Amino acid sequence: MLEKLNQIQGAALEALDSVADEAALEAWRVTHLGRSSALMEVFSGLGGLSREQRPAVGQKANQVKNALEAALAERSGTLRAASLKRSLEGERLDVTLPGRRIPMGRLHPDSQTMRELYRIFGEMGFQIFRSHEVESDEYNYQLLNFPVGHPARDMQDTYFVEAEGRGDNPIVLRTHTSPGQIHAMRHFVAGNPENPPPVRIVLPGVCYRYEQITNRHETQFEQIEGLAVGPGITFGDLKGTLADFARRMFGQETRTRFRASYFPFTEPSAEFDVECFLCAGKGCTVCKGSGWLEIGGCGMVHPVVLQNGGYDPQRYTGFAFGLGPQRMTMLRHRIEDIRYFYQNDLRFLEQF
Ligand code: FA5
Repeated sequence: MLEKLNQIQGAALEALDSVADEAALEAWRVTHLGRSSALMEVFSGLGGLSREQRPAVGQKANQVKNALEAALAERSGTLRAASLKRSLEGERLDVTLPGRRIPMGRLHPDSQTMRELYRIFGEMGFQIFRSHEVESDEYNYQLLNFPVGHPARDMQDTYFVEAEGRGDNPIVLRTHTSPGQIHAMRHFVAGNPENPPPVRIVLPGVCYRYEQITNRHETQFEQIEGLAVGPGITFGDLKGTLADFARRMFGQETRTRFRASYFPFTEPSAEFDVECFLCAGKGCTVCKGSGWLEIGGCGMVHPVVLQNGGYDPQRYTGFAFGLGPQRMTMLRHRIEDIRYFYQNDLRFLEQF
């Protein structure tokens, strides 16, 4: 019996030499250590041996079992190491190769300027007020003192959304952010009609005009409106606010000037210019040699508009302004054509 155990061990170890993968190793385990293996038969036959034979055979059978299990563990380790080596060699990695660049998203230059404007006006105590892009003629024009047929309407060519059956009050795409002035004033008045609170808001958003598209004019563009209404507000407050804004936006040394102008909804009205920050007022191609850059329009809120907003013009005055953020971005970065803003060309967008 002891001889038989030696043979079992020898045959099993010999078979193990030719095991080349994990599946074959499992088959080997079943054949040589499994329940119906020759070795296990010896274990089951122990009970039938004589008392003298049993300890020696039992001991030897255990030795064989331990030897086979140890050989199995060792073989399994070698096979696993070999398979790991194979897979590592298959996926060889050249650590000297430069990495792949991960394209980073960034804010559109329009969004960057708008966020800066919100920050600056926020620090100056203005709230952000949002209004509609689709308006009625009444809000876009009539309540702002452009009566039906008024020639000043020609300053802003309009896109009509719905005209049929609406008489003098067609639905239009807003041509400027100024109709938001009426919405804002009415909103604040609604809180306390007897004693409406002061208004100090900026009103950002997209406007639409049926324009000839040029390097400085788009049919869709941004504006930011400002409105302050309260007792005793003067043109001096308007000048101070815009001059302070220009210094915060373009630098502490920036000079500003106001030129008389006309808007139906402000009286008096002005164009607001900042000293060209590219040539420090000396004159360059961007400011067309004048040393000044036009940033937007402004003025004191017309009494008719105050009244339409629900504020008594005997008790309240106000100022308003409307600036072109894209023009500011263009000036700052010397962008020559406004059409780049909406072309989604990464070669342009990646520069900001
Ligand atoms: C207005 O739209 C007035 N509502 C501004 C205003 C508000 C005056 C409050 C007084 C009180 P204007 O049409 O000039 O004004 O437009 C103001 C700014 O919007 C311009 O200076 C310019 O920066 C920008 N803008 C106007 N039209 C276009 C356009 N087609 N493309 C790009 N920007 C434009």
